[in-house]
Amino acid sequence: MPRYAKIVILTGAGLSAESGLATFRDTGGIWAKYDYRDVATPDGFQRNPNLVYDFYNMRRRESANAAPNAAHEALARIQRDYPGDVLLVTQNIDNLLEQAGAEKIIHMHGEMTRMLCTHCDARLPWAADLSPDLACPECELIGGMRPAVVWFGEVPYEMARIAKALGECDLFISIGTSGNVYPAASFVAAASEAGAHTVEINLEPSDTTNYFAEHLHGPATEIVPSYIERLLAG
Ligand code: BJW
Repeated sequence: MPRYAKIVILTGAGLSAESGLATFRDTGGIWAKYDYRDVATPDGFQRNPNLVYDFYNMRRRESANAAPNAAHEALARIQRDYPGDVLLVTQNIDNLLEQAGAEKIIHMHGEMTRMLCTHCDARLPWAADLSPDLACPECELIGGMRPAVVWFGEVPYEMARIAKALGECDLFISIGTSGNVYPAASFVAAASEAGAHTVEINLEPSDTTNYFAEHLHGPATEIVPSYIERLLAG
């Protein structure tokens, strides 16, 4: 029997920082260059769709040039080799966990390699730039194609599945997230209430650090592989 039967691992932008993808709230991060109200809200998209298309087209290209780091690799490894259940819940819209070989992943804030049609709700793989003149491959209507990502005021994906997993897990690990954005910031409290041991792995204490039982502060590429090694050793 493994020490923990069901593990939920929440990840955020800090996981991909050492792959060269900017975080949001660190000094010089994405929100230092863009106002979130312009690029990460439905209102912003309605006001200036071209700015939002440019923002995500740029990030999609940056992400296509990025490679998984040692922390992504370690998370793929625990999913492959751990004798219990390991669910990865990521706020990241890149696909570096998939590139590292991880399989059971919930992208609660969507994926930048998918489009969402506002006419017919189709959510389909889309690797190229998005623009207002494209026709939806499903309904063929023009002008409704947007990035399949979750903006402020929208409901994250697969919340029922996440809530069930949090209620059943006995270990909850949070990696590289500031704990600034809900509902992800409330997951530690839910897991804790369900009786799980809770571990924060982050460069610095997050906004929700007081909810965690164990804290490991430092770069993800150093802390995550060694922590996963310990878990696998039993
Ligand atoms: C490292 C590192 C290294 C750096 N190693 N670590 C008032 C109270 C409560 C809630 C609300 C409120 N007012 C409004 C709300 C709701 C709102 C919200 O939370 N607002 C807050 C700002 C207060 N939330 C929503 O609207 C969400 N929807 C919602 O609540 O729906 C209602 C509902 C929920 C559930 C059921 C039913 C109904 C939607 C949130 C959507 C967030 N979208 C974004 C952008 C889209 C995706 C994209 O473009 O990429 O998602 S915002 C942005 O923040 C992005 C991220 O996924 C998200 C989280 O950021 P993350 O990952 O934590 O990054 P950072 O930069 O903040 O932190 C990085 C951390 O890494 C730092 O701590 C560093 O130290 C660390 N780090 N390098 C390890 N090498």
